[in-house]
Amino acid sequence: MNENRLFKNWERALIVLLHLPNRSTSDIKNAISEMTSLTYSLGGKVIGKIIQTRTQIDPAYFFGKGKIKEIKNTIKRKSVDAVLVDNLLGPKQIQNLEKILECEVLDRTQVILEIFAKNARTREAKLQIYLAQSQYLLPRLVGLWKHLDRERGGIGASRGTGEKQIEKDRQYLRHRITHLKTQIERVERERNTQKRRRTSCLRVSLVGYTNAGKSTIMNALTNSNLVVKDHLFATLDSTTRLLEEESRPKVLLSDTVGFIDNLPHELVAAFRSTLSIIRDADLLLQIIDASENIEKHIKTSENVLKDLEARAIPILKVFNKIDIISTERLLLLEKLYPEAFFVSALQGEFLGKKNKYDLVEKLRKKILIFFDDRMQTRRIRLDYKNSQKLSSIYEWSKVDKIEFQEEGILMTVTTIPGNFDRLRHDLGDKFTELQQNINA
Ligand SMILES: Nc1nc2c(ncn2[C@@H]2O[C@H](COP(=O)(O)OP(=O)(O)OP(=O)(O)O)[C@@H](O)[C@H]2O)c(=O)[nH]1
Ligand SMILES: [Mg+2]
Repeated sequence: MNENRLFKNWERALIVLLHLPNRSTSDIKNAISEMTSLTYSLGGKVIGKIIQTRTQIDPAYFFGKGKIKEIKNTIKRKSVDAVLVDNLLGPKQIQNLEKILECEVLDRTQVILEIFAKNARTREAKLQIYLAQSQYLLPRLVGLWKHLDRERGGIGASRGTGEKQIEKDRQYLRHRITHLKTQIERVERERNTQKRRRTSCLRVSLVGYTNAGKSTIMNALTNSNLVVKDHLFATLDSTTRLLEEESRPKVLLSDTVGFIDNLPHELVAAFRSTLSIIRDADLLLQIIDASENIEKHIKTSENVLKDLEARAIPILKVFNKIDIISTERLLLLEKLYPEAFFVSALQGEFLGKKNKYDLVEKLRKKILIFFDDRMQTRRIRLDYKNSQKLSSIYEWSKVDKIEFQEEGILMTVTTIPGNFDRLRHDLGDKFTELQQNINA
């Protein structure tokens, strides 16, 4: 899959970070540990870590002169292939650093783009990553052009050459972006057609920070075999499976791409359509790694959900990996989040604490009960001339009673309010509601 990658292959990485006064020490510690996981997910090795604490950024080289020297020495001494900077750098700063350090320099955005490129499997994910890469490159070519322009200032002829080449590259990228967008739209249309076929089901989406265990929980709940890895962004595509054969309406569960703090905006745009599955959900299971920095992860998830206009959807918080936290921490979390569910998706290997109650099975029941609690029973009438719509009603709800009377087909049906809205939308005035919320 390496052909998807934009930057040169590297293995031995040096992580560097500028600690500015607006960030706390624990924040920096978490950032370094996340960058280490990102490097590892890309198949790289972390050879060293260098942090500079400073009150301001150097506009040209980002880091101070002394630190640059130290970084350069480390690169030589430890045969570093790439410097990974966990800050957002301008294109010019990256170029200057590469020149002075004589080494490949990637910022956080580039590292994440590389992981997405490496892990893209399906056509849709590949198209999206190509688009994100092209969008990332476009303004950087401008930066490169400015850079060349200044360097060769005054020498008209050669200035023209660089400028022309950059302009050609820009045109190529613009053309490619338009082409990719058209292809993505086509894939989206196909997906929407499939989605329409499934709208009668209740939809649950697993959402949350990358590596929280979403795919593991999905596998446990649906007996599937989705890729699970101790890597960030193992999942880039949404996968949907039936939660249970028997329940009516049917409940579908979808696994989705994980969230991360400061997701590069090129990727937010590219993955917006993949994440649209979240917006259509009736319930979100927010998976949180109980052993990690939960506050930051919850905040990031909330921000992404806000961005996706999915904040109005009911959320059930699910703390995963309780097998690797202390009993004290578990008790504290249970106290802090009384509404949440606590689970270990790897329960087979989990021999302590609460495993004697099959936690994953309890989670499945919890999902079904969530919908049961919201069920409403209504009386409706369908005219005989619209009887072909009966199958939709059976699909979208549980039909408790059906009578074929002179005035039409009278039914007592039970489903969630959202499905009544969808029925109304689909059947228009073809059915009449006689009595609302019978058991209220
Ligand atoms: N100890 C422990 N590890 C778990 C548990 N659930 C998942 N894991 C591990 O956590 C890692 C990530 O799991 P995934 O299911 O791939 O996580 P994800 O949220 O789908 O991650 P992305 O798709 O990369 O966003 C894997 O190494 C899993 O084996 C759990 O309950 N306990
Ligand atoms: Mg996953």
